[in-house]
Amino acid sequence: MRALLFAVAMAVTPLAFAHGEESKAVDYSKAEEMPFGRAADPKKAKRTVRVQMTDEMRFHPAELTVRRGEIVRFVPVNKGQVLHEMVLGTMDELRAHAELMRKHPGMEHDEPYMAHVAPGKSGEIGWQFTKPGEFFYGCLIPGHFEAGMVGKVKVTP
Ligand SMILES: [Cu+2]
Repeated sequence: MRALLFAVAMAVTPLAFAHGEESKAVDYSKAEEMPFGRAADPKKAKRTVRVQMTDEMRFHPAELTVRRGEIVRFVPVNKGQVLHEMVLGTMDELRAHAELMRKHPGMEHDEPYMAHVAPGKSGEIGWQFTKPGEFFYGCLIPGHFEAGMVGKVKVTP
């Protein structure tokens, strides 16, 4: 089962990033282009966006606007008492991913477009928005996304 889930996760993104400290050693020039952009070195970001996560199942801010091509360093900060996640994606991908998480609550995986943040801690995601449009960030802990824990990123052309 574990191998199957891993295969599913890999099918979503062939480029898997390692956990923890090792993620800092990622070669961003090889980052795969996703429908909502690509992983980018957070050190190259001109803008840092702190996103608070709360047990009221909300992100603050819940909406932001970036320019196409802009690299954003997201710093999700967990203000609650339970684990939260920040996962970037299209609404379709987040919905499908949330469904997968409901079926397999113990599923563990890590990708450059997500951060798992323990209570009182913060995480980091470096992301370049390469396509204009509306994209989202959600918490895919079972029940959280469904309760409205989702935010929107508008990318202007
Ligand atoms: Cu959450």
